[in-house]
Amino acid sequence: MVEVTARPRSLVDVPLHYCPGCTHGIIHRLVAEAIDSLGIRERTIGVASVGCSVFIYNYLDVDFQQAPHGRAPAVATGIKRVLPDRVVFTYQGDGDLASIGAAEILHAAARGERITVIFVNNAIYGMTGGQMAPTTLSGMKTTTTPFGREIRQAGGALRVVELLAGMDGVAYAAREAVTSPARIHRARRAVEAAFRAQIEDRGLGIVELLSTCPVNWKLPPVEAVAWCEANMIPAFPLGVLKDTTGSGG
Ligand SMILES: Cc1ncc(C[n+]2csc(CCOP(=O)(O)OP(=O)(O)O)c2C)c(N)n1
Ligand code: SF4
Repeated sequence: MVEVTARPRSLVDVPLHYCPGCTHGIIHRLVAEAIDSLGIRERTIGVASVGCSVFIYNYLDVDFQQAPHGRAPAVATGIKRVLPDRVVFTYQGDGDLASIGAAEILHAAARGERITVIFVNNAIYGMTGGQMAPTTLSGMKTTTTPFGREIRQAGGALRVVELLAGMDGVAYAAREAVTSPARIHRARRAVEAAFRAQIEDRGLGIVELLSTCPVNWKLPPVEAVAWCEANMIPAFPLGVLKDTTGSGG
């Protein structure tokens, strides 16, 4: 029998704890595939943040440090500066990165830290019960915006990669979604390119991945994917915003 889709070596063979239909698991796999294909497993260090995805350290077979509440880019900076031959990445949700951790990611990007940032945007705080995040869409109902996010009161959704792509220290910035096989394929290329920006010592690499949270969106998994396609992609346009190799990712 020919094996067409083998489990990536860097992905541990244990059941995932995520809710049915949550796409954090797909993104874990993409990170594992990038680590395998770049041949960096023995020298990669992940920094897990907070939220549903914090348990990524149970699923990837690489060293990990946890730095909750937005501090992952600062801790990753420290690790990379002490151990410059390692490949260091953070894995952060939108609540973690764009809210309490906004200063850390902005300044790591401004400094051009040689780290890779995997930024999972599900437009909501997942683990703590579905509160509004900086990425919550206009009009979107959450536990803290029960009548829908109102721009006049709460501002508009933060477009993180657009913000970071304008900074000199950022070598690669892209946004993709994991809502279909074709999109997942593009996301895989973006994750790998964000790692390459670090390996080639060009600067900070960030990939924002549009993800689902069926439980807090109160939608069945298939409808959650459709909701992401219909509502999130128009608000957060996909594509490579910056690539200092000029290869288009
Ligand atoms: C009441 C309360 N406030 C704040 C926290 C800290 N905290 C843990 S998870 C989390 C939200 C994480 O959301 P996000 O980063 O979007 O990740 P997701 O869970 O959606 O993957 C926060 C703020 C907490 N545990 N409890
Ligand atoms: S609460 Fe949302 S983000 Fe967290 S595991 Fe469930 S579906 Fe995924």
